[in-house]
Amino acid sequence: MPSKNSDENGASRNSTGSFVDRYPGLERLSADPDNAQTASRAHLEDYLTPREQHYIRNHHRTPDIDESEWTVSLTGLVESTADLSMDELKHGYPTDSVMHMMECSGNGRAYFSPDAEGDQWTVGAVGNAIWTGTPVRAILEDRGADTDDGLWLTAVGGEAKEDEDVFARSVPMEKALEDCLLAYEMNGKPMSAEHGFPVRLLVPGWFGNNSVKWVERLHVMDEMVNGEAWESRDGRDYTKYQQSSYRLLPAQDDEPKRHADVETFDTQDQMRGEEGIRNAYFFDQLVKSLLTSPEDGAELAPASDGRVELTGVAWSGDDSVAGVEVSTDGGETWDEASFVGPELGRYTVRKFRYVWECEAGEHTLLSRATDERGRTQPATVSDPDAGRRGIEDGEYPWNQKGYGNNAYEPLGVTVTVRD
Ligand SMILES: Nc1nc2c(c(=O)[nH]1)N[C@H]1C(S)=C(S)[C@@H](COP(=O)(O)O)O[C@H]1N2
Ligand SMILES: [Mo]
Repeated sequence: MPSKNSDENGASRNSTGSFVDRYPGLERLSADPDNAQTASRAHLEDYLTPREQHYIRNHHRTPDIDESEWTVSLTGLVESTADLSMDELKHGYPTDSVMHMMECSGNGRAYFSPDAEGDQWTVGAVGNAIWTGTPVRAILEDRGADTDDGLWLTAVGGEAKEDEDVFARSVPMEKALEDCLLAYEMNGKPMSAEHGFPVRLLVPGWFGNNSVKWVERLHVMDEMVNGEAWESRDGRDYTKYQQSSYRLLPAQDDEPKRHADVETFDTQDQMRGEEGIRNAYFFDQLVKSLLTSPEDGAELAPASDGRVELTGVAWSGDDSVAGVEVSTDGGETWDEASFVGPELGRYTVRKFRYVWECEAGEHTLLSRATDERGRTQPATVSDPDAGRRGIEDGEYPWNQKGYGNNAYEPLGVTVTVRD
């Protein structure tokens, strides 16, 4: 039953009712804190992922926040600091929206062998939503923040208890100014508690770990969260989720090398060791695709002309998807698929379609997307012994936390075509 705290949109505190009742489209991987993925690929066929089906990834318990008492403070390198109420945030600034296919960097972890640590996400830790909120740029400019290139904007999540590590992420100022939002709506409704109510940072095109939920502070800095002061600020660690988690750590490394600053923001360029970065940070998303129809294991009866239609979705990071190829013979040969449907922005899904002239028998179907810089999905995940730090020779680097897997073979589907 909804409590007096929730209206019909599920606004206000909006954490009433059981998790399972509120998220019928999710498969729960762990509870307390809740982590759950979209239950099937078919859910990702829609242009928008309803919030009931959009994955949830939490390090701590979802906080129960009263919007009327919540503020976002702006501190650090600013002329006038601020404590913005939700009312000021919503009504005192311009509003903007962005459609973003947000992927958790742990999506596809289940396909690492040997297993990587953490919840075993398969394909469903990704979702496409319209996020609406206040452009971060408007707030920074209004308050006379320092916005030079090379600075960082750190967003601090407000959910950690006294003995918990604080979820804080630093975003390069260039990106913060370009298109980041302090978002308060998801698909045109107030977002639900688990997705960050009442306000989250939204970093379009970047892995979900950058989009800090339950934001309580924006801090303008000349480096990322790093160093002793941030390791034990008010007795808690603010650096873990920037410097230790969400780094590419091959089997042979003990700890990721920490940086106060990097100038290369593209995740895949970091993987190539630019600026001597040994352990890439998971910033912008890697190009990836998924066949959504037919389903794995399907028995197909082709139309009278012997054809079957294959459909799927592709997405990427700051560099958009340029093309998708499909293989109907397990990767021996590839053919160009065509894009279908409207282009809804650079950070959202591109749907694709391929008409397959098929023969009876069992077939393995694969898809492989390429971004506008010509970077394509690797075939497999490497062996840990390979010690890779980047994508090479068609292999995605095995890493201890199982991040960033965009290999296409594990995502293939096997179907049988009837006579
Ligand atoms: N404060 C806070 N923000 C957070 C997290 C968190 O645990 N705490 N998880 C992050 C991760 S790893 C992801 S993938 C996204 C998930 O957002 P969603 O739950 O709305 O899908 O939120 C990010 N923001
Ligand atoms: Mo994530």
